[in-house]
Amino acid sequence: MAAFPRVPRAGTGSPPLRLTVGRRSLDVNGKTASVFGITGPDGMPGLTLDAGQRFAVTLANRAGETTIIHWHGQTPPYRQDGVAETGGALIADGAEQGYDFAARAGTHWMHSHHGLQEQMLMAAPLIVRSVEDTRADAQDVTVLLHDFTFRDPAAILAQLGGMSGHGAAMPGMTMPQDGGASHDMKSAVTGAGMDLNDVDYDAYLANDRTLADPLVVRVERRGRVRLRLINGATTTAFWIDLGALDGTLVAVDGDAVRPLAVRRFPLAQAQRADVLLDVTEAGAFPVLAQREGDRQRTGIILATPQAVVGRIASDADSAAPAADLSLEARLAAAQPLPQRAADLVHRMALTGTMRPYVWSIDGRTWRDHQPLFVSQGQRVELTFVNQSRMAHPMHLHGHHFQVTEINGTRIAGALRDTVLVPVNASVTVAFDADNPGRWLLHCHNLFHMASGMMTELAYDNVG
Ligand SMILES: [Cu+2]
Repeated sequence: MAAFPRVPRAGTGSPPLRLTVGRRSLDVNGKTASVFGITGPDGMPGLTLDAGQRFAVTLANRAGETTIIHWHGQTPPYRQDGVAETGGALIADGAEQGYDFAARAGTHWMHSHHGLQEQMLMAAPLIVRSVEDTRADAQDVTVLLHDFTFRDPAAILAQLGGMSGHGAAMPGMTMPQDGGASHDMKSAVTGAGMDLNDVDYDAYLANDRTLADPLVVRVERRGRVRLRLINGATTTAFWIDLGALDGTLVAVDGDAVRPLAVRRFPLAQAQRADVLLDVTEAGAFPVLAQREGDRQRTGIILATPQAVVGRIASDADSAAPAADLSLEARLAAAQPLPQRAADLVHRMALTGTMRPYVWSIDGRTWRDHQPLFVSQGQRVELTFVNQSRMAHPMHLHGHHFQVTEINGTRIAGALRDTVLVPVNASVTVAFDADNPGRWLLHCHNLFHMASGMMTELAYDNVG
């Protein structure tokens, strides 16, 4: 398979671009799996838009079941956000739905926001090039990371002891008294008051491939690459390792940051990172993603012409540490929010346990959530306080926020849409309430969300 990015030639007034959600077969380590896929007009995964191009899309559902796709990182009118819980319309199998809104530039992605479909790879890149991207002399390389299992995701959730339907018990599902989590607890790495990795996987994928047969992208010697990394994994935070290459981080979650030299850094679930790489000599250069708390990894290889590509082991020599805020604390938005006092300050506790497997916000699951009400025009400051034993990548729909405080220390941090809140940590974000509607606010660990860790931001002028 070729590299992901491609640019359909469609300008203003052109017919909508066609995206199709379907099923496909995927070979993973010699075994065939039936998974989902989202393909663009040319049959490649996802979509790349040119600078200034609108997100004018017809989405066709050929998945064999009902779905809805969320445009992660975009800031559309809320009914086009791709979330049934906040005003979007589910798409029946065989049906189509249209979207038309101003696209937000950057490295974004699209994924199912229905049930557990995201675990079965119903996800794809959504790249919106900026004018600067178009002018820059760099080769775009998009890498979509996944955690992969041959198992039925519903069986995984049941074995974890979780309830489906965002905290509503699934009909016909019996909940053991102890929450039922005992069968599969071996998967969690426990220590120092925290749990990592609550689900075991069969493989980790980079653009659908494992390190046994990785994607090799040919790059020019003395060429410049813009690496667009997307963590599309449902429960896995990765450490990105650029190996011998010196990287310059230029954007997170599609928002420009002040350029920062990077070699190895964490990328939480749903987060994106744009890294400029200068290839200065001939050779093969792996870009690896290693699961936190584990030795397993995936990745792609950048290789100059004629370079010999050696085999890279799927296991690193040692386990990676837990994903942390070491990078976050050093980031600074290229275009920070204007200085302004907050009109609304709110603290939100991240709560829940492995046993029983129930994750919540302020002790409430989605079923009895209390919306956070805001008024249009307000500057909102929201502090996440993690009171649980797992880290939670918190994602707000329809807005990008600036990270303004980590564990009590004020920073002028990055703008982004998903921030990791590690165990025992508190993270404050600020944003302007400028996109009226109803918007989900949730943990992007799919099984945490499915077991209830979700609330909503609601504008008081929207019924
Ligand atoms: Cu979580």
